[in-house]
Amino acid sequence: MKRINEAAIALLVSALMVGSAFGHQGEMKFMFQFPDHLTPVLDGDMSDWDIVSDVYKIKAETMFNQFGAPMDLSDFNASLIWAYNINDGKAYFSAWIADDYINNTEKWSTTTDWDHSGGIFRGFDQGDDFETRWASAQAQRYDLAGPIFSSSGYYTRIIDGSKAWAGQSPYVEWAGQFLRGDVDTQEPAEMFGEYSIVPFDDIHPDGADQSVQHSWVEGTVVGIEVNWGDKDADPGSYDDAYWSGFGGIGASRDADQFGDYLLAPIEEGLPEARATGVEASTWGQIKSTF
Ligand SMILES: [Ca+2]
Ligand SMILES: [Ca+2]
Ligand SMILES: [Ca+2]
Ligand SMILES: [Ca+2]
Repeated sequence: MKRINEAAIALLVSALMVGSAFGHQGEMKFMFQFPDHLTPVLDGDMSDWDIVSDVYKIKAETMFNQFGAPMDLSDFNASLIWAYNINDGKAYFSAWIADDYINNTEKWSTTTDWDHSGGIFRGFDQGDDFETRWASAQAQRYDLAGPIFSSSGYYTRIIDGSKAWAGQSPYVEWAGQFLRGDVDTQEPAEMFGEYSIVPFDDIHPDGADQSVQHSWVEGTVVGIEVNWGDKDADPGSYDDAYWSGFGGIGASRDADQFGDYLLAPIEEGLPEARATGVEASTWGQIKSTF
């Protein structure tokens, strides 16, 4: 009995240590592993994400905001997936959103800490030189606006500016489309975006050669926070809410406030081939020869 108690306490202590040393907001989530032949094609078509089951999704029903505002799915609705592929080394993010008004100041803000080192990663208050080298270096803040062209002048970017190269192609790539409505119409709209990110453990201002890329290890935990600033133009309330997947306060500069994602193994029973237009036309050609 004593032995069991000691084991239980050891577990509890190790859980607390993980909690305090590395941060952990909300429930552990899972990053879907795409096998090589099923990595998503960045074309704005959602279908290559159909193989991802609900256990991997962050849905609006479980998101929350800094005001504790009640969820109204006609005001904001979303379904998010984070995924990865070991051989191409990329992180993949897809986001479906329905919003009663999508304007060009709205975007996904996501912060990443792939090696789970935690801690303050920007806004150090240690002078400009320090900030130039280290802001968004060992954890990162990305803004993903595409298919919207943000009023701030980008489809995707990384904050801070000294790391701008890492927030653009080929390090961040995207495709997306409006499924209903459009941007800045003040009417309900629905859109989809899919993005790939080359993950780094250290981003250097001078470029990729000076930087350290992250290598995925299945079964390890990475840190992520993601939120949509739903800034509808309601009279008297510019900022509706920042709908967050994890909701750690200060996550825009403190990686201890991110949530934990476990890098999942490849699911069993996935399709053996990609269902693409190319293959469909190949099949069409085969059929026409019968
Ligand atoms: Ca696609
Ligand atoms: Ca809204
Ligand atoms: Ca909105
Ligand atoms: Ca890190």
